Amino acid sequence: MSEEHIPFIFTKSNSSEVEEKAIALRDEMLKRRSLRFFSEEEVSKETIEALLKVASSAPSGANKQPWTFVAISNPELKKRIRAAAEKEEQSFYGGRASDTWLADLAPLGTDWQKPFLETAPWIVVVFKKSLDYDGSKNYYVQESVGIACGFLIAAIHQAGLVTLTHTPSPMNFLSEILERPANEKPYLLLPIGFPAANATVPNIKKKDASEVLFYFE
Ligand code: IYR
Repeated sequence: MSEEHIPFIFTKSNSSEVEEKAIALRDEMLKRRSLRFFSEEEVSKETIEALLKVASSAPSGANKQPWTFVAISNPELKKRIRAAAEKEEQSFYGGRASDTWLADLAPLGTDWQKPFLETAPWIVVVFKKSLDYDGSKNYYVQESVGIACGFLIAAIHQAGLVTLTHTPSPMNFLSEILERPANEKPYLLLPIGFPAANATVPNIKKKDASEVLFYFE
């Protein structure tokens, strides 16, 4: 990799354009919801590849890009992933989760059943690499992969699709089913597609700015 710096190509907007864009982006991103009910309508491979290029463009510790994305549309594989995920979820909801955790999940109306793992046209599984294939260490892996997933979730919404940040736990079954090397650990699973015609979402609210945002001016 070159240590030389090269000119940065930047198209400058004036400050009122910047403000307009920020506000339009806020209004659009506030419409994003995590979806659990997907339509079977297809999404092209080109679409998924474009979205994953956005994710893969995220900043990462020492530019190590410590992630791998596996995109699955194969129905047999989706079926196996659903069966394995539901097995873990059954033990989670059936006793492994604390009462407090289950009470916190109650407003979301979730349970062990994960039909979206079969109905969504694509499932993307994100893997993190704390060590690279040659055994060398990556940096800020948790942060880097989290940022890449944030890029992906925003890109999915901007493209007019929906997703869910799904974390079946434990997720080791994904390494086996998807035959990933030992240095890659499953990080997040995202079904991607269109919402079902009758899709619903939990009636929950984001915190107000006054609770999460503090200024020193
Ligand atoms: N993995 C389980 C439980 C779950 C946990 C959290 I934290 C959530 O925000 C939602 C669900 C499941 O997917 O149902």
